[in-house]
Amino acid sequence: MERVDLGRGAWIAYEPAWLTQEEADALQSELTASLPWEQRPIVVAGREVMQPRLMAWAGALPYRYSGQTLDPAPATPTLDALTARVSEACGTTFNHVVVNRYRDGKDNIGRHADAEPELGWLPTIASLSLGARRKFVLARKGRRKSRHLRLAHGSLLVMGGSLQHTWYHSVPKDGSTEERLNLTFRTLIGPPGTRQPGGWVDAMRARAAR
Ligand SMILES: O=C(O)CCC(=O)C(=O)O
Repeated sequence: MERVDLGRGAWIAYEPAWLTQEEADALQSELTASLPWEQRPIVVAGREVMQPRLMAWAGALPYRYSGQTLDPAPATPTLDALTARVSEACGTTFNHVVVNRYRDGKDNIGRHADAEPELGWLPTIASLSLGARRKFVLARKGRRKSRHLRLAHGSLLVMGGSLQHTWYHSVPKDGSTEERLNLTFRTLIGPPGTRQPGGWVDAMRARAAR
């Protein structure tokens, strides 16, 4: 997959037809029917609110973000196989997957970055989309600059380098009447509280010097 350089060491790569239409259809039906969907609270600006979407997840380590902790949860054989396949495509080893289910265009995910220290300083995160094509907005932190992609059924988006420290991302509300699933694959380097030494700028410098 070809990387698009977004500056300051941030990059994305996007493959619109990573899965065939048939594979994507079958995967969406199976995951929708088989995963234990939950609507969970998160803390936004100090207030507990319900997330405007359903979610499920799998991974052997707990993962904490936005004031909630996802306890370790076993992967289904399908999620296991998919994690291995996405890991191979990205040349890395993912060990955690979050599945978001957007029931229609009212469901959304607000502007955020996946910058928890236990993801490592320069995390590669892969995002597989199934179902309704939704707008994915990237907004540069501290600037007016933004860009967007429309994530297609069966597409794979990979985010890497400094992206989680230099850009936010979101999937805003729209008029969609169809469901969408999105799977984000991450590598947790340890339980909540684990952090690599230094910071992301040090990690960028070390990578550039290699
Ligand atoms: O649904 C998407 O495309 C994005 C999901 C996301 O940003 C996340 O799970 O952190």
